[in-house]
Amino acid sequence: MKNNGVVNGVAAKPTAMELQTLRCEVEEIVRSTPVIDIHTHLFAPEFGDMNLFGIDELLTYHYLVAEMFRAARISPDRFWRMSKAEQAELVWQSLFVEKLPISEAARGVVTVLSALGIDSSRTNLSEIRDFFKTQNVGGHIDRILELANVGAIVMTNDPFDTAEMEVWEGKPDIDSRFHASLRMDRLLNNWRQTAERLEGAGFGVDIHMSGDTTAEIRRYLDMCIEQMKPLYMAVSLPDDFQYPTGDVRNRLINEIIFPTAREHKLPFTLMVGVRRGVNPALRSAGDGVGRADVAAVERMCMENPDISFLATFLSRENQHELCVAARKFSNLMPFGCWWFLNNPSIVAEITTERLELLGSTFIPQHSDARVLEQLIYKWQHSKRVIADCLYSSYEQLVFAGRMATRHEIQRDVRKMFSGNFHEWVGLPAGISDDASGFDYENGEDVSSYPIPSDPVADLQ
Ligand code: FIX
Ligand code: ZN
Repeated sequence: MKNNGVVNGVAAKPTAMELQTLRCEVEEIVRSTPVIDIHTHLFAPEFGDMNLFGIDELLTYHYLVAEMFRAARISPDRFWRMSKAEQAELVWQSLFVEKLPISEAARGVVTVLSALGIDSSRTNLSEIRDFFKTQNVGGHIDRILELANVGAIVMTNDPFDTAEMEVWEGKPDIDSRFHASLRMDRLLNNWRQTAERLEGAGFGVDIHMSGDTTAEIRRYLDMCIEQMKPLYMAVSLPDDFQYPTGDVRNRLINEIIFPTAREHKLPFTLMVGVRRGVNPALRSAGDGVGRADVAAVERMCMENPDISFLATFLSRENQHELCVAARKFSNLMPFGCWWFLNNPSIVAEITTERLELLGSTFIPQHSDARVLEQLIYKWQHSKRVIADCLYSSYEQLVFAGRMATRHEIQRDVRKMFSGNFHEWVGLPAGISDDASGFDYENGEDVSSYPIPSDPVADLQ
């Protein structure tokens, strides 16, 4: 493997030992690189009961509830009349006791319990509950973030949620590892109710968007941005989303979201392809997926070159088009393998496709965790697959005649797990342009630390 693997102009064949070393190195680097989890539904401890953790929350995760309805013959009505503890018991019985937990979400609980030293095949639910009851919240959060190797978390913050806004209004001193994002679903997908709510709160807003409506919504959002300091604005959109059109959602995007994005330098995150309430009886477990039109996002990127977009699509069928769109628009950052795509086989396919079409210029995963401990399994499972895909890319590179050094691999991995996001949300100009302290000129790691424990802290 001398001269970068090239001997007399011909790529030298790497030895099995060299490839094995490369594989171990990639796996170790991926495992040990902290991530910024750019989209979760977790809340900092200052949000009290909204900060979900523990076995009953894990078992009543809507992914598992959907699977339980297939395994246990129970009507949705009856299930929703049960207490949370009873629901958790039914999920445990039907998915973990009467069957092997082989689905991704069920295996996730096994991974979490194992990481916490609990053998799920020998421990009953009440013993597991006892373990969680004895944990102190602060210490438990530290331990979970450490086990998951998550340095920073982006929450999903709804400026139109009364309970959440009450917490923000108290000006909480939020755990510095947790960062806000401003969720625009109620504004863009539920305009009528949101207009009424704002009107009720004293803002001069009307559903026809006449008069001062735009200025008044901007005024409200400016206040929220001042309070929450979000890293981006976000919305989930249905599979039939189109842009541009004359509908109210498009007007709100053009007249409110884009000007706000410009003024506050906030990226706009698009999560496209969800069909809400396909089976409403299943409540939060009843949403589905549909193939969306990637060209709608392309048109947004084209018309707004000064705005940065993050995008994820829920349908597997949209993934290749998203990669191609990102090749055309450098203001578009593909991210994550969202929800029904977060399964090893599909993560492998999407990540490989992205590496082949985009190199390291994308964000491979987010957890979408709703319950704290899910960070462990979501990241452990995804990282295993991402390491595999990355190794294949480097192996092919070796066969093409270019060995990847440890520093170069670290640089790629850091970019994908934190640097790309860092750059997207606007890292202030400084000595090091990514979170890693990597000196691109000399290929040397110039930082005395591998990566800050809170990789977005210097944004605040
Ligand atoms: O819209 C979203 O952010 C989705 O991720 C959620 O609504 C969904 O329920 C979820 O938890 C998926 O993982
Ligand atoms: Zn989500």
